[in-house]
Amino acid sequence: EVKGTKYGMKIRDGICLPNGVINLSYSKCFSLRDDDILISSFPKSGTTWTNELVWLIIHNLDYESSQKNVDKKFIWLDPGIPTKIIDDANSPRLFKNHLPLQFLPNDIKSEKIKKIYVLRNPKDMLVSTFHFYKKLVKDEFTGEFKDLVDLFEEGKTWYGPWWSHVDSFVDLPNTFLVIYEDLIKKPNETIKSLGEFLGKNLSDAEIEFLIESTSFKKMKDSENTLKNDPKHSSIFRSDLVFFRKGEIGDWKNYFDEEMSKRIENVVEKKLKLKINFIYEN
Ligand code: PPS
Repeated sequence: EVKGTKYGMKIRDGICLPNGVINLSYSKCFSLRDDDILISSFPKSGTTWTNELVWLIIHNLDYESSQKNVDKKFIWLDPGIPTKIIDDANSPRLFKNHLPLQFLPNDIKSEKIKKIYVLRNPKDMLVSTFHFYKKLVKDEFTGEFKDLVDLFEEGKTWYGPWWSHVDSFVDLPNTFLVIYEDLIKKPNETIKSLGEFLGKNLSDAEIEFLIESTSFKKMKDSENTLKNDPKHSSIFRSDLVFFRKGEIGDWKNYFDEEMSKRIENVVEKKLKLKINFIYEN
């Protein structure tokens, strides 16, 4: 157990994992297919938004179907899914995970399999994480924001260290990097490139449709559906807000200069990928 934390974090194989992530033996034990698509991210980086975009692009912008079976669109690897369920799923299978690379099947490194990694300014990611940890049922985080900054620096937030997570995924072949800030600041260009990566030449009208149908406001409408999932109610309190603010720069309301510098310094020191651009608003 991680000392000083009041939420359920355990160090296993050098990685901080939430209590719910217990069946790690499953996560490696299946074969990937060449047409699988994997979306990986550090929590609170824009996963849900990216998933929605990818699902719509793959399914020819079928918005109506996307609103049904909200939870069945992706296979979430983290809780440990029995291999048979994964093997029986129809192609193209869409996977999502926050699990670090070493817990995933080795053939993720294959050039043939498409991977998408979602990245967000770690400062905004931490603010989002802070609100999230506060709503955990069993393991509520009772610390202050600066305590979470300490944990980040020590690499001890869920699935951390963050820098190892980022570097390991962005280095994989056939990987598209979705940057949260790009989705907000230049959605047309970013979605066009994402479409190209997925083999689709999206028209301007289709891109506009995607922007509109995955807007923060639209996606927030699915908040209750997500929260009513019985799987979630044992983990999160009902006042958790999945779609909280959806903005760039909320970190300025939480970080003082010293905390901000600490994040920048540790990222500069430990992350191989150069991401200074991400701090600009
Ligand atoms: S999770 O639980 O790890 O899957 O969370 P994740 O989806 O990665 O990140 C949650 C944050 O993404 C914001 N979000 C969006 N922002 C803009 N537009 C859209 N459509 C959108 N959907 C989700 C969400 O509000 C969380 O960020 P914060 O800063 O907390 O608002």
